[in-house]
Amino acid sequence: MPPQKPLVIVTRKLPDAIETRMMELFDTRLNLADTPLSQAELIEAVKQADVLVPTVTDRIDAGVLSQAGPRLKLIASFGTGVDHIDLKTARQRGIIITNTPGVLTEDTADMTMALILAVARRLPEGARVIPDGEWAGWSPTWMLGRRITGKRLGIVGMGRIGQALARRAKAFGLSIHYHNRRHVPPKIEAELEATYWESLDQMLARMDIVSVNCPHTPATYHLLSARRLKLMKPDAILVNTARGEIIDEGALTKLIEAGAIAGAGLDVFEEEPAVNPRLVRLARQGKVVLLPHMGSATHEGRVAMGEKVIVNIRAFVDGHKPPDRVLPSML
Ligand code: 8YV
Repeated sequence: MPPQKPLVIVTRKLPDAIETRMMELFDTRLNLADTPLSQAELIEAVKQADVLVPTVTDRIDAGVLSQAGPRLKLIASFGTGVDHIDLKTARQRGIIITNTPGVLTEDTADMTMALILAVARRLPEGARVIPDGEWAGWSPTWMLGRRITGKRLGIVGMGRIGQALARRAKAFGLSIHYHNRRHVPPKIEAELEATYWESLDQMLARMDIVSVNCPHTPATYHLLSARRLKLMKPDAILVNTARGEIIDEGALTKLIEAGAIAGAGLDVFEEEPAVNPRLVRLARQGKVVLLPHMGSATHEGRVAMGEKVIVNIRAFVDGHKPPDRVLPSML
């Protein structure tokens, strides 16, 4: 008899090539309908699976994990952020958690740069004019945005994505500033000509553009609080492609409404997929650009994420340490 394959339950539709490979390698249960699982369905899944493959849309909280069956030994998440998983409970239950770092860095940095340009140069507003039949012709004082060359960009979180953004931004003539738990290596700081700010407050008060690129953890929840957002310059813009929870979204909305912050580009929100209707109104007024969590949404990126998930599961099944372990921590 061939050895029994592990039961791998995948919560969302993944790229075809990934699903096919998973079917070949494991006893895989797919979600072809792509409807997010309810909490009850998630509980059912963790009761049965050897390996769960969730995404950011699944809330793997203590309630779900406390019902996990004895077979569940690995959660191989499809994505880099793991804030949708209760890591404390997973650790207590000895469940290994893996993610897919590295393969969505460049795509997310591209999208961050695109949002900076979209807000500063009013791209969504301009792109609506011709399809809406509202173009009366060129005018010297119409549709003016803000130049980004020569401005200061403050990056909150200088990990892989922060650094990839810095490289792009430098090529656009922005000067690079960053706040991080620690300095990046001197070689990288020199390459980027980056200025380190130990004090986030001081950096925020001086930047023309601020980009959030740190993970969401208990320590970064509302890192950009109402108090900190008020430190920003009135002509500054804020961009977030990390996680909605890092910014006090209600406070940001009020400050933009009041003209105390010029605008924002947001790809992530506190209560996804729900978006504060006041932010939606600001988008209609052209003051903010809102994207539906598209930072890593490329065909290539999603296949690479799936391949990482497969590598992690295979390593685990073969009795090795999966390479992208978040838990137990690799530190
Ligand atoms: C992914 C992301 O699309 O990887 C992440 O942390 O935010 C996204 O780019 C999503 O998480 C997939 O689960």
